[in-house]
Amino acid sequence: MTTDLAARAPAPTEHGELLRWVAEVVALTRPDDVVWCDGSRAEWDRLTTQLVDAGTFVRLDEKAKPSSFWCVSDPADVARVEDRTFICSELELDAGPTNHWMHPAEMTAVLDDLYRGAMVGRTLYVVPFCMGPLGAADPKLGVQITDSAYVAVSMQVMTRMGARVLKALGSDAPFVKALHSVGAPLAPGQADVAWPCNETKFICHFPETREIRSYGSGYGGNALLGKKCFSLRIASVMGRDEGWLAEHMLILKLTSPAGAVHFVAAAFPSACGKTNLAMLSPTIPGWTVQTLGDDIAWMRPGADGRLYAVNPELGFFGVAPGTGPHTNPHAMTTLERGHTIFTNVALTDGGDVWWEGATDVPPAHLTDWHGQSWTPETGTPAAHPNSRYCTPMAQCPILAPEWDDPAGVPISAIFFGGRRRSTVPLVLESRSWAHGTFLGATLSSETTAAATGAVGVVRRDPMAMLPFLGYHVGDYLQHWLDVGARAGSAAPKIFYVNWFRRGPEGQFLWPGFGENSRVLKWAVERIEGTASGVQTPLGVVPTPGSLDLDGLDVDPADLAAALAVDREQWRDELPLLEEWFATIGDRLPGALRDELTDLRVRLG
Ligand code: GTP
Ligand code: SPV
Ligand code: MN
Repeated sequence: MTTDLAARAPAPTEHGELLRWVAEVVALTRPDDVVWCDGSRAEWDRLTTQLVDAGTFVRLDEKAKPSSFWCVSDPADVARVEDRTFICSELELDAGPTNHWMHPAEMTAVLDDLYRGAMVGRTLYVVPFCMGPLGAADPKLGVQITDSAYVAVSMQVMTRMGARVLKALGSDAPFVKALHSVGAPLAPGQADVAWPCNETKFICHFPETREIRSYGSGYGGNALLGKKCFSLRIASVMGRDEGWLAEHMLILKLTSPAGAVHFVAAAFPSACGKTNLAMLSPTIPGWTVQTLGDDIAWMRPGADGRLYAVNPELGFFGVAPGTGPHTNPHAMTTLERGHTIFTNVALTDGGDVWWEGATDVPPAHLTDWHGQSWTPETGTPAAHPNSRYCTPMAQCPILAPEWDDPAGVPISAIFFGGRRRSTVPLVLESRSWAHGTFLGATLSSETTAAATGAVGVVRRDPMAMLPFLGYHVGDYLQHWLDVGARAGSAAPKIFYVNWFRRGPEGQFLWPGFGENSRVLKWAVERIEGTASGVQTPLGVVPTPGSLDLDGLDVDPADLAAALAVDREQWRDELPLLEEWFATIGDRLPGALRDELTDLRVRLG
């Protein structure tokens, strides 16, 4: 068994609560070693080399992908496990109808049984981290304990972590306790597997005590606890209590040819286009997009009443398939610059990586995500549909200069969008904040490979937050209404988009990707009062001439179909909205019920 030298060093902190908690977890889980992560380059080199030696990582060709690694997970550990995700509030009612719930005491007992001895034969890593800039007035600190070196190095990419955070913790700063174990202890002499995990999985949140406990999975959203667990589920509760919003949103900076700047935040469900929109290459001349974040936005009201957004993360954990030089060249550049961990993509014979969409023509031979030999004739995808790259944001060639500003950026527009083959038009402008909140509250989307379970099933996904709400969905929607009411006329304008509508042959009606810049342009011109629109029962849509279609090569019939608001389809949608609101129950805000009534009246 390897003994980590760093474990010999004394704990580099005088934080009493932290020391007490680490000692308690050590006593419960009984690891062989304890390592306090410092976030250094030396640590990256040491842990990645260890992962190569253990057979978890394959080092990629240094020229193609410097200091980068390929790994494949256990085939049963490839995505978030929503059916194993729990909000353990004291009262079941506070978790709401959309979350799984267990009483905190009961869940703690279940988990303690699982954690007992769970780290035997492994090293326990202590990872101090901060979500959002460390220089914030109220930095959101956390400490993750994990028995996975893969998780420890991934946290180095995804979060501000290590010695500087330990320093910020001082001797008594509050922090979120985030405990993670893959649940795979090793008996003396037992050989490890490349991707340890456990069939039993629990992803648990304790909103009242701001704690996270995760067991059995090594996959991203289940295991990198700063991301969905802290920055959405726990932070949504912090935001409710402190008057701000923690959202599943990208943040981008849009600059017009005249130099007008607008910051846009957009919420789309998992694998529905946030990373791609965040890094979009506009096809319309003179417009630029720069990136601030691709997955999570924390939006706080500023002194001027506007909402200021900060991205709590430091890296991109992006969907690989579909990412290529034509769709998302900036993501390709980001991940090619190195320090990237690829999970469940395919490996080329030359020590590079490949996935569907990386190039038009696949290589003649690959090692697929099962570790099997693959050729284009194999007939199965070489990369898992939810395969991911984990890469430092700072490497993004179009990073906006404001990306690390603790003050955040003032948001002009919020986009909600889903993946719908029918019914939902390309773009709609809401009539008001309450109407925009209604559009977000009734957002629907086809499920994707980002979570386990069936793919392609339409479900309601309010604000793309269904899997990430830390409390009752009705209270959350009321919080949205309250935040907007406080912002008043300074509130962002809300739009609703759908890049995924399809024609009778199954073809996408709208080309998407860089062409989505045309929709961004229309939205900011609506805000500036220079683009025209026409009222429909659903909201305002572009008039024929107001959407810039210059140089766009698209069948006019497809375009018309993409933009169409079909009253019949929407009348059919009404009972589904009614059903969804019934699920929310009596905590559904009255203002949203009124919006549904108004919609029914407008549809006639
Ligand atoms: P998460 O990281 O899971 O939260 O996903 P995301 O919302 O960031 O989605 P991402 O941008 O990674 O896109 C997911 C998939 O949708 C990829 O395969 C993309 O190629 C595809 N996609 C993104 N934007 C568009 C678009 O405008 N049109 C079409 N047709 N596909 C798109
Ligand atoms: C998502 O599923 O929305 C992701 C990936 O962004 S994960 O971090 O695994 O949740
Ligand atoms: Mn996401």
